[in-house]
Amino acid sequence: MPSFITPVRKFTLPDQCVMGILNVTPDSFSDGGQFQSIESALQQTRQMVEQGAAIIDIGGESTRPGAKAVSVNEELERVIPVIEAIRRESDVPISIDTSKPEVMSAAVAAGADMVNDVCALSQGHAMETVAKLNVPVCLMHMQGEPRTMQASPHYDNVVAEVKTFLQQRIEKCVASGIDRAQILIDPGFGFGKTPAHNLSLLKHLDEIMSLKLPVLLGISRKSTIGYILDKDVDERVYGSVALTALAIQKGASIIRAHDVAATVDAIKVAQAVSTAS
Ligand code: YH5
Repeated sequence: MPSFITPVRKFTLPDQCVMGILNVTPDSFSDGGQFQSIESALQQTRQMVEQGAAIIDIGGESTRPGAKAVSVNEELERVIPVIEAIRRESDVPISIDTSKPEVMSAAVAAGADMVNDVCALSQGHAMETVAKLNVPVCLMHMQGEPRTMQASPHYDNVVAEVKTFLQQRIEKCVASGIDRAQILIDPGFGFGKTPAHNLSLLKHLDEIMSLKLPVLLGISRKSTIGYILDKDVDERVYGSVALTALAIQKGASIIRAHDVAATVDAIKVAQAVSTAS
């Protein structure tokens, strides 16, 4: 094999599993400089793997409502050293949470195994990039853009519109040379949606499942849980775990979560019920 071809690592995930969230945004670590931030990322990764995370999702750009944009260079400087450091000590599958094609390529070259894109490969040459990289990709639905998406979300039929959007993105990806077997889909809980929209999407998850691709869900600590329970972000673990059990019962494949141990337990108990006679 010529040396400029990076072989794609093969990895398999359990049918239903936890994707542990690793944020490497400056507000997610203390002011100790790069060494400390990498050490902190490694420690968090080790802990999530120990607790049963099947894959680690690394993100260098905050996509929370209102967060500001980050340049390509800044995002690269945040995520690449962390991916390299994890790869030096572990084989754990790594997902890169980005919408920028440059970051997708560099992350995969550094050892990332899949792309998680909240913009569903709509930015620049992201779709061609993923087709060339030949790695799995998660396509997420979002209405609007992170800075403004929660201002006034509107749908006539949220479930039908999200499903149609995902269907169209899947078709476009396949037409661009991405293998359908490499695609995961995500209704985008909290991305340009009111609590009512988010709950409707979960209630009717079977509609999204009918696209016959693995479904990834990011529900962890999100504001819909805060809205239901009237609780701040650090008090939303039980609510997140309850939603996890429901989503797993409905057939979701990957739960993206901050609280890995609790989420793994929820998956195990939901599966025990599903497999009972
Ligand atoms: C997702 O759903 N979400 S980043 C607001 C919160 C809590 C958490 C306090 N990346 C997703 O985690 N990728 C993010 O309120 C994602 N699906 C996929 N595929 C936002 C996040 C969060 C935002």
